[in-house]
Amino acid sequence: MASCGSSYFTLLLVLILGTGCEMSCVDHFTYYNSDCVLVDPITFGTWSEMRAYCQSLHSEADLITFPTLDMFEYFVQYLNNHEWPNQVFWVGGTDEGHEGIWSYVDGSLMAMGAPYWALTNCDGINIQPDGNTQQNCAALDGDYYYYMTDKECEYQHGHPICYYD
Ligand SMILES: [Ca+2]
Ligand SMILES: [Ca+2]
Repeated sequence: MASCGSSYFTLLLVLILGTGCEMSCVDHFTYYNSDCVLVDPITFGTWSEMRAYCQSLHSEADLITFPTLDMFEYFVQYLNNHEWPNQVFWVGGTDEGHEGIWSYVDGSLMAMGAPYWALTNCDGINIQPDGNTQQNCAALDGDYYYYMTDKECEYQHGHPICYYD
C-alpha cells in the first residue's frame, strides 16, 4: 500500500504530465503562457501571404492578436531585445474595407492610441495609423521600436508572428 508521501508524488507527477500534454505546441512553435507562438524572422511576404502561412502550420493558427496590454508589451520587448536589423512583423489586424476601424482577425476591435500605436514623429502628437486607405494592415515595425504601425498590405517583406491557443 502506498504511503501518503508516494501518493502525493504520484499526484504531482500526473499533474505535471497532464499539464505537459495540454501545452504541447507543434513544430517550431514555443509557449507563451499556455498558448503557442512562432516569431519567424526568416519567412517573409505580404500580410495575406503570411496569414496563409500561419494557417498552414496549424488548423487554429493565425497572425497574432493582442487581447491584453501585457501580452502586447511582452512581444514589443521580445522583438526589441533581439539584435537583428530592424524588421517588420505582421499582426493579425486590419482596417481593409472599413477605413479607420481596426479589428483583429478574430473580429475583436483593436485598441487605438498609446501605448499600442507608434509615434510617427518625436513631437508626441502624430501617431500611427497614418496611412489612410493606402495602409490597411497592422505590423510591429522595427523602425518604430516594434510598436504598432499601419503598412501597405502588399508590402512584401513582412515576417509572420503566428499564434494559436
Ligand atoms: Ca487604413
Ligand atoms: Ca503608417
